[in-house]
Amino acid sequence: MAFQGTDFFRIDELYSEEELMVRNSVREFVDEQIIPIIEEHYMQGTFPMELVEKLGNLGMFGIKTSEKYGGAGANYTTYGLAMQELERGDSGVRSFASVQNSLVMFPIEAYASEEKKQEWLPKLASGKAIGCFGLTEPDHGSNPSGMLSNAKKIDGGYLLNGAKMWITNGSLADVAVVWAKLDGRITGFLVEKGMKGFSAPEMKNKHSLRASVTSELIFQDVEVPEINRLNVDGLKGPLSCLTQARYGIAYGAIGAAMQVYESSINYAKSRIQFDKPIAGFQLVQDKLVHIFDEISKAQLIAYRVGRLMESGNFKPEHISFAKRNNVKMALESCRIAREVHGANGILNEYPIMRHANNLESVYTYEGTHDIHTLILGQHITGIPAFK
Ligand code: TGC
Ligand code: FAD
Repeated sequence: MAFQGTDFFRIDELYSEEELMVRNSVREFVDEQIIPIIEEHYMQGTFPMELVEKLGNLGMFGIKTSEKYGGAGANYTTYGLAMQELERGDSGVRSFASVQNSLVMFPIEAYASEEKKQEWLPKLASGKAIGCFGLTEPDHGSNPSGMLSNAKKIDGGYLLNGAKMWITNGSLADVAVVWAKLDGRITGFLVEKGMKGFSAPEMKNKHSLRASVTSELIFQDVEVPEINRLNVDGLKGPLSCLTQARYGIAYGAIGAAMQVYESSINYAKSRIQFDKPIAGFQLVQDKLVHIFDEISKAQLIAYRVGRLMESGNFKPEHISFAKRNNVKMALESCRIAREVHGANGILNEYPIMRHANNLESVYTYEGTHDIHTLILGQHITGIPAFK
């Protein structure tokens, strides 16, 4: 069972028995099934496909999806805690689950035709099918409203053209949730593996999220049937999905920080320099206290945002606050943890550099740190500073 030294404010007392039960079972799964294999996959640059069915059996896909479509129908807090534990293992595995839950199953349940819900959601929930989410394009990252991918109405459906980039799970996906412009307005389509003109080449040579598949999506005159169109109009379609996923990341980042904190405490207590454990030096304690302090604050933020979401009283700005703060906190914690581990901190015997490198992507995807600053800046001043 994982290190228990990161519940200083006894937040566990605020969680229900059911929420803690799920958290603890995912924690155990991560300790037994992910941590022992993940460094090897990271070094090889492979996603651990052997985990997909197991994660499905554990109920890690469709956590919030209604039970009638094979989901668990659980609340936001349960989802957040599951993401925290998965990211304690690796951000790539958490990314896989974030995409499947928030960026694929959420929009299918919210916006797809009943026929497509019944076709895809049970398979996605069990891990028998994999999904991906295509919003970002080579020339449109932070500003997706400028996207060039486009659809034209044809008899019985749409003709889709364009390209997406940086798509998690792209080459693995059986179904892609793709955002494109139709008559100048953004809308969504379900593009299925094997549709003529659709390809998803994998992007290689990443230094970050190496245990995760990242791909391009290419659409050349892909005929998408009418029934595959999502019933949503405008940028609020993809942004509503990002709201779900960004919330999960705010919890997830805490998991990565917990893992490097645990490693730092253990290392500092056992590493002897100048005849005593380095944990006994004031400067080292300052570093350990900093990580501990920041994790404790991040936990309170994530907890509160989850409960606001459950009561329906949240604003997207709450989620920007949590994603922005918690990911920065986790990235800084890795940097400090690496210092505490000295030279050993760069070895893959310790989880530090893997988490640090992963979090560079997490800092940038789902809205960069700066984009969330601007969302909050607009919230407090009333003045948009995006352009
Ligand atoms: P703006 O005019 O502000 O808004 C357009 C419409 O959207 C509505 N809206 C939202 N709706 C739901 N949820 C939210 N969070 C929303 N925020 C805004 C808004 O009310 C408006 O509705 P309507 O009815 O008036 O049309 O749009 P803008 O073009 O000015 O853009 C604002 C900005 C810059 C904040 C937005 O474009 C943005 O968030 N950019 C960042 C892009 C981003 O996050 N991309 C992520 C790609 S997916 C990804 O990274 C997955 S990683 C997966 C993994 O591996 O885990
Ligand atoms: P840009 O938008 O070009 O930004 C570059 C820099 O400029 C950033 O520092 C940014 O903050 C800054 N900047 C941009 N605009 C402003 C402004 N107005 N004011 C101040 N600063 C600004 N996308 C998907 O659609 N689906 C996925 O599954 C997915 N998975 C990903 C997986 C990985 C590993 C990575 C790295 C990315 C993934 N993304 C995905 C893409 C991700 O969402 C984008 O990288 C992100 O939105 C930023 O876009 P960009 O990289 O084009 O950076």
